[in-house]
Amino acid sequence: KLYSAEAALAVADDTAKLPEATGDARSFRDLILAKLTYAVGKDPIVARDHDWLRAVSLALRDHIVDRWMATTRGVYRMGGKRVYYLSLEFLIGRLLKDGLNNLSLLNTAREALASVGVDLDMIAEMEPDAALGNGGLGRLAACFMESMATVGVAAYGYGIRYENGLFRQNIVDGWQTESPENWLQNGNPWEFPRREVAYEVGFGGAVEATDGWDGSAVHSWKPAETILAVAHDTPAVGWRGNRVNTLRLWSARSLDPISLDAFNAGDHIGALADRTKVESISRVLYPADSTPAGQELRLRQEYFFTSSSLQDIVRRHLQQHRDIKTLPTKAAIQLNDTHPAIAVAEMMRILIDIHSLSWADAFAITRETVSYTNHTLLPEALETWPVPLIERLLPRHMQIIYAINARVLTEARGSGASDAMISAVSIIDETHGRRVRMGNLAFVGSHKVNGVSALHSDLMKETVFRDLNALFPGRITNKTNGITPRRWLMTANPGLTTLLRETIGDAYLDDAEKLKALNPFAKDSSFQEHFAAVKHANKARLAKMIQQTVGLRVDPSAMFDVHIKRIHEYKRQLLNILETIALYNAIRAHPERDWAPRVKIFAGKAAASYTSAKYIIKLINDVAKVVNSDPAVRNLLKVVFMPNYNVSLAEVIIPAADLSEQISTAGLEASGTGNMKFGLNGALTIGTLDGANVEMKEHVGDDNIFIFGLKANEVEDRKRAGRNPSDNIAASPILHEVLDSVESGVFSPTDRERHRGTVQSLRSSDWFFVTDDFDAYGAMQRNVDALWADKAAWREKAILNVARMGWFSSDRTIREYADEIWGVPTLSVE
Ligand code: B1H
Repeated sequence: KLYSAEAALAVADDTAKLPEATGDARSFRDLILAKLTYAVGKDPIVARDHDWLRAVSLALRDHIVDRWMATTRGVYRMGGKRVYYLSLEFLIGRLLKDGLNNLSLLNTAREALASVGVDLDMIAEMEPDAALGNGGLGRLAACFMESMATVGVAAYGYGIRYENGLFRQNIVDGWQTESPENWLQNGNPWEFPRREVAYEVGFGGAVEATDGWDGSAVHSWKPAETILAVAHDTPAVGWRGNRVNTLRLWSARSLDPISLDAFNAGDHIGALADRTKVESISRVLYPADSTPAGQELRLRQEYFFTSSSLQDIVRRHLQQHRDIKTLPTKAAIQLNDTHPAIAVAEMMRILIDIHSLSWADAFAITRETVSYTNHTLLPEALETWPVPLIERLLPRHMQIIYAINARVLTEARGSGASDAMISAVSIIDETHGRRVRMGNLAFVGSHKVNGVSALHSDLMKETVFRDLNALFPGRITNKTNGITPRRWLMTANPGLTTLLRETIGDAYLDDAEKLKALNPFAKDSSFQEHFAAVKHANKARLAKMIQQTVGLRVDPSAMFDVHIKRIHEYKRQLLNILETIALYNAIRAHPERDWAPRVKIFAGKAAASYTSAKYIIKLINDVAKVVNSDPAVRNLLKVVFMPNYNVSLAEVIIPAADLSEQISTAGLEASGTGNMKFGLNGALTIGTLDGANVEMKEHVGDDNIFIFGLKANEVEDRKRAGRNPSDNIAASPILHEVLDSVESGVFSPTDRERHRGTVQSLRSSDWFFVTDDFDAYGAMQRNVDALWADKAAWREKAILNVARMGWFSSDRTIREYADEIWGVPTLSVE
């Protein structure tokens, strides 16, 4: 119903003209050599590794661009609806291998480079890891970009082109230190700067009201300051090159880069001051994960990219469809958390002040176009901004927010809401000074609001959005997160990918649910052997990397027990390291028992200002030092903290894991996505019933996952009843001993006070229920040991995890968003 016959024909025509997805090695080599010569400007006889990397990237880019133009043109011709994914983070990592894999050029490129004596795998490692995000939220956006292109959703991702992404983490004497990571220093072969695509974004100033023709007020915002947002486009390739979408990142530029008056008067530095200030907007990613930064520059970043993105969307719509009122039928705008929530007010401003629509029309268009994803319920993480700050920086938006709020409150009163309900649904929080609740703004301005796992979406309805849910029933919906199997299986684990193809054929590559065909092989001893051999090879590779990075020798036949993610108290790396100490004590006390040899692997960054998280990193490193040098534990236990966790490191660690630690305090991890990556790569999960672990348990089966600890409602009950963590400690001799040893400095002999604060906060408050879950966690780890002793049983369960994780493909997630939130078509699996 969307397309005219003529348009459909034009598209068919386009598709027919798509270039061949597979190239032959000879012509690909010629293309690489041409790039090396004419784009890099190097003679092959003097070319360095970086030159080859650039040349092969540009060669691949040509193949990508052909499909990019064809698919972009196709949507334009059809007049179809586009999806706009607004996100302050895109944690895309490296792009070369993923792009080659998605265009089926990986072997072609490997052969082509080998023929000129260059090793693809070696140069691919030199590509910088684009870390324009903090953790799960940013990586989800990257997986979604790939899946939208795979299932045929015409989409644009919009964000900021940070010059410095997430900091580089160094571990110095066991402590985290941060240094800037300059991912752009050797240029970026994937992006196309679009200097002609630039929008003005205003800040400050005042609002002028004049009388319109009918006597109603017409508002015009006169910003005090105007800066320029310049687009940089990166193509986002789907599986088999189905579609290539666009990731459009904005860079801040000063309108007048140099003050000539100041320069001529001799103030050479002052002449550039304005430019430096303006351009700081896109200089660095805020490194807080799960907690908002709350600084003025952050609010500027949010408005900067939201405003330029909406201007771009409206311009594209009007150019193609002319009538602003048809926007909701041609555009779906997804807000990734509340970071772009100012979009609700900005869209209203554009529609009312610039396009002269009535309030009612403008609000209907905004709400039908916009939808919002919530990613956390942590109370300290819900974004709010002081009213005076928004008034100063965005005066017109503050007026609009008040006007929206007045209507919400009227509606609430009309439906008989109590005073408590009224203050809960209000966009203005009056209890902590006056603050704008960005979650409430996003909620009322959206037609759908989603959580990221079944449990999280349920909790949304019971907690933060309880009263808004009552006022707007049916608006909250669940979209359980997913991960792209192209990056997290095919690119990261080529050994397993090949084994699977040899065993169940190719169908699973296009439809991850077809991994189910593996079920009958779980007990097959010959398949188990092959499966174990792949895992062993991945572990040997990681062992080598561990040796190179931290200088520790680990045995690839030991159990690799992995806890990698942002360091946060609610993720409970502390619970893990305390249990590690208990295990260490037990091995020393009973060296004769047949312990399952383990390598405990940790990695993750702490926000620079998060002191207690930094102490957890130090404690892990302190414990590692003692354990790794203790001959009494022989090779039964090793502890490793791998520095500078990022997407590229995850791609090496995850395929090598036997055990995946997903042990957050129940009710606090909205979904998790690392949990899914591990399962897909054949690790068993030890975890709480939190986030998507709940659904993983349903999919892999109760017998194939290690679940322990308090459930979300039990945590709540205990909180309400009032608790005393020292009772927990008194009831657990093992925990008692562990805490005493940490507190007295057994692991920090040079500074015995060092970890006293960490232990004391467990004794007095233990906000994250470490002492409540400690014994259950330890008991479950002993079940893990028992299973490890039975190789065949362990392998069977690991294989069943792979077979049953297909549902967690982000293709499934995106199809749900497309059907139920965006109203856009997707390609059928065939
Ligand atoms: C998640 C964040 C987040 N939830 C604020 N919230 C940020 C909040 O810079 N900030 O201000 C940055 C990030 N990130 C994560 O989202 C959840 O903790 C995970 O459970 C979830 O899997 C992921 C993706 O939905």
